[in-house]
Amino acid sequence: MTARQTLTDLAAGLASGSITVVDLSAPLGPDTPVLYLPPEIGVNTPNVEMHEISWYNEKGPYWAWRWLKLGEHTGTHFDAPIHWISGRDHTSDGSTDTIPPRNFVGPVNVVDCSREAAENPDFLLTAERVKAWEAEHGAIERDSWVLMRTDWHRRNDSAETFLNADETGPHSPGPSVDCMEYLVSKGIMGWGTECVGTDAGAATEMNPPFPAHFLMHQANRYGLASLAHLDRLPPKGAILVAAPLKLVNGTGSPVRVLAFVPG
Ligand code: 23J
Ligand code: MN
Repeated sequence: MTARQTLTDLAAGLASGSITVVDLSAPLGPDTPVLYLPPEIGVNTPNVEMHEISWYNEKGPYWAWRWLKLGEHTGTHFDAPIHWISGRDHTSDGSTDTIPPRNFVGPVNVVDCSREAAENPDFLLTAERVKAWEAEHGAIERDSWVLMRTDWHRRNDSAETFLNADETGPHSPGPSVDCMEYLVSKGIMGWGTECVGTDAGAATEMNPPFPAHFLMHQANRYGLASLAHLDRLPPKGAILVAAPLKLVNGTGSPVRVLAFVPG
């Protein structure tokens, strides 16, 4: 089939509804939960602020507009390779303004961990479990996305339930070190989760610490955090679109993540 025919078929599928567009993004506003680093770090990313410039009034009679205070790593967002020390040298093609746009589109694999995460908020996805998923659903391809479904987005309405921290630290699911080593060895485009960051709450104690960040970004690959509605995706067969803002030297960006899903 020609590429032209493929795009014609895509347009027809969208028009007929046999291909749907699913929104995998959470609402972005002052109530969006943001990452909270421990006090010994000293600094944190701010909550979202939305400031009115005018709203069809004396400040601007015909128009409404606002300005924003917004961290790069806020809400549903994209992690660029230069976000992490292991990816710091990927300046020519690893910041939000230099990543090749071809990499913003790719096939997506969804590993359903919703049952395990409901039972154990510290659940870690292992390489062994990913291989069992592949035996059932098919091999994870080079340049594809791998997303961990936990239904954690249902907690996104409050920082307390979303971060799920107690005196021992945050408790949220994520990948093990061997999981990230395996996925990097497969050459995946990126790794995404429904939690505040791409790593588990307990990732500080791992070796290396924050393996999703450390290993993916070392490999010049990407992350997606605070995804929503992964329950609306099939395990395989959808196409994901996640294009960060073209921020100069951007380490990440809030992003509208979409998926093209067959009937
Ligand atoms: C900064 C420091 C630690 C972490 C993060 C950011 C993220 O999770 C992020 O949003 O990339 S763990
Ligand atoms: Mn991030």
